[in-house]
Amino acid sequence: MVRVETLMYIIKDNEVLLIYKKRGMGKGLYNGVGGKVEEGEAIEDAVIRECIEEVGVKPKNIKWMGLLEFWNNSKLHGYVYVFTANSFEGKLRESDEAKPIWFKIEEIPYDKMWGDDLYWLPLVLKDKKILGRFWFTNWEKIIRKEIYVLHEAI
Ligand code: 8OG
Repeated sequence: MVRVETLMYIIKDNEVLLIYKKRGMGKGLYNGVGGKVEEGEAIEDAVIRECIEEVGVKPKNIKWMGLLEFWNNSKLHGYVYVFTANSFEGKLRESDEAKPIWFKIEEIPYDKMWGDDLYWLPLVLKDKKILGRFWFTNWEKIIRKEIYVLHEAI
């Protein structure tokens, strides 16, 4: 089954909220907040739900910023819808899955994140909407990539 997942980057001043992922896919890495979209659920509702579940806050003014397509060992794995938000309601807290941490934009730990993030996250944090396609082998090595910056009007 092809997966549909979400990712949220809450941005405040010159900082972005990342999580240290404690379990599941990408365990031990830093990432935006997110997870699987459930059957029948709207993608925007899914990303808000994941933020509440994982770090206890509801993002406000959410903005769609891009779509990522992932392949692993020549098989389509799934799609990740990327969002940003510039405010939130509630109080940040840690969960079983994630520990929330603010990073200055220029101190984002790309060496402890998914290998593809370096190619598209800086664009998203500069307010560019993107389309990215990545082909991995064993979720380690990127053997091919395509990154497009989408037209401002989208
Ligand atoms: O709930 P689950 O463990 O399936 O969440 C996986 C999360 O990881 C989900 O938010 C989507 C995200 N994700 C991938 N691949 C990549 C990737 O290459 N880069 C980033 N930044 N996130 C990814 O599944």
